[in-house]
Amino acid sequence: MARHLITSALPYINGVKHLGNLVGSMLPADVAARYLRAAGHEVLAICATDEHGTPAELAAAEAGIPVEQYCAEQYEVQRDLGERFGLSWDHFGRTSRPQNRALTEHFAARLCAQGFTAVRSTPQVYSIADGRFLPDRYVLGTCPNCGFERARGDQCEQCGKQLEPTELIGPRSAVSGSDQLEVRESAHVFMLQSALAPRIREWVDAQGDWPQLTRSIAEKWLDEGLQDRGITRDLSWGFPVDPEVFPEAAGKVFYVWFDAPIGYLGATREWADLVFDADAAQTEFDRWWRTDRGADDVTYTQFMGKDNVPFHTIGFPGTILGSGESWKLVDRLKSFNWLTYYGGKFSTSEHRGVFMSDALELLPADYWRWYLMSNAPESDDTTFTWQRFAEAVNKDLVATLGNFVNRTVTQVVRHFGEQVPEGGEPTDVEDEALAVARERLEEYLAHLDALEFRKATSALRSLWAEGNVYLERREPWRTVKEDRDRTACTLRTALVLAVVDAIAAAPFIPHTADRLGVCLLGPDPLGRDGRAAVLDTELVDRAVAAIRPGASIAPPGLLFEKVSDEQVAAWEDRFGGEPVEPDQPVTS
Ligand code: B3M
Ligand code: ZN
Repeated sequence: MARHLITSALPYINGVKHLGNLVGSMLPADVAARYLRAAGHEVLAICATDEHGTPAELAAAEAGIPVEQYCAEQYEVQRDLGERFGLSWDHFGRTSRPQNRALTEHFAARLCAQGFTAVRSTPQVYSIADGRFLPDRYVLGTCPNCGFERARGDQCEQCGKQLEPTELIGPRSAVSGSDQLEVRESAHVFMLQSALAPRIREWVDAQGDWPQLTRSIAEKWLDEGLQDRGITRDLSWGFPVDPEVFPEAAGKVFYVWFDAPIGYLGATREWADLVFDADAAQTEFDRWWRTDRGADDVTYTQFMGKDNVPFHTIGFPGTILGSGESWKLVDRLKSFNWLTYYGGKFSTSEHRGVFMSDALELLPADYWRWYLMSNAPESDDTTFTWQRFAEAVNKDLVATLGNFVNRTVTQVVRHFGEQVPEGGEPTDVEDEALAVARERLEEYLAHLDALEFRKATSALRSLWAEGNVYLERREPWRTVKEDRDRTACTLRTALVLAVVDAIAAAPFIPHTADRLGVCLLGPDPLGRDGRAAVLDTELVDRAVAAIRPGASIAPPGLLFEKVSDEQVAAWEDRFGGEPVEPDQPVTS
């Protein structure tokens, strides 16, 4: 049994997340967490809403409510949606909570004590009409790099370039639209990434377990040379800097990208405070995060979209390494390309694409989970279309897994009642079917161990398909007329395969797996009662033992329903199903 810490990039608080956000971080993190738990490991899966910064303030302003209230409401919305999607976090916290504040202050003070901060006077955009500074997204203007007219002060959405608000051409305020802007000097705390660069490089070089996408992004940044980074802002919403540590920057708040990754620790501390008493909470927290206090045997895996990689391979490790303390650093960093919507970006601001709330209104979570993970943008961007979605559901879930289970259970109930058929002895054909299942299962588990989700789903798909191959070979609907024992053995074996299918599929389609497991094995089939539920290479043998002749089963009913052409047409109509022009600007 190993110990696994799992975090997914923290979703911004500014509204319901779309399917692209879901598949790029939260969902794969959940699949990994479920798999590792099922394999018998100790797992701590942590997520939280990312609540500071200009996105939150702007969204609250648009909603016309105070930012604290906005965040509190949206936190509940996101937590509820996540739970309904089956995201099995051990804790879903908030970066605005006191635990994160204490840790953020701690890291800033440590960086200062270690000589990795400096306070510098910098030019900032000030809006005369609004009577305030306009950091990051508060300034809109034309991108100096590509000419996109709605670029934001932190980044151009069209070409991806990271920007300073002062670089925008024809800048205007996102608050009032005013172009009466001027540049004023303002003192800010900088993290001296230039000084930290050798340590960061040394650490990156030592990482053996990073996928290519992650490594190439990190190396590109290091090769271009690390700039010192402002970690404070002229905003009112955020954690205030400690004036005793940074007197010249009193009144500033920490930049959202400084406190957000610390939020992984903050949310862990929230969890510990909730679950344990005061003394134990510190110990439990340390067991996951302090390598000098028990976390040295933890494997830490992070999940995120590729745009977040620089912050997780450079910025956050810089904070950790610069503290001079023994904090856990990421071991496996799994990053994703984009899921696009008909070739264009999903857009929160323009409400383009399918959002988590829309999705659950249409179909149960498992349909989406399966589609998203079997089409995850791992090696390349992938595009969502309703046609592809329907195909994944109809071919894999309905025609392969659903059909196999339905045929098996229908035959069992029709000829033997609601119990595992008795009689008959397995032959080479059964041995062979189980051997093939073992092989597919091993392949599947190896892909899961490597965090190769698409490969894992195709191995799982072939495992499911073996059930249908076996039934076609044995034809129980025909043999029942002449050889009842033979038929009993066939259907019993098919039930074994169905149990294997269910338990293997649980990380991807947990609700269905649970339902099927309960019907075939009784209550808590996927729990830890030591019966069939452990997801490892011995699963087939445990399933054989678990499907006892004469034991009662309950028909699960149809596991999935087909997505019809009419539904596809209606959804294309409702959500928009037209490819975007390749050069059409799209925003997230
Ligand atoms: N909220 C950005 C994003 O969701 C940001 C991630 C924070 S991870 C510490 O893409
Ligand atoms: Zn641009």
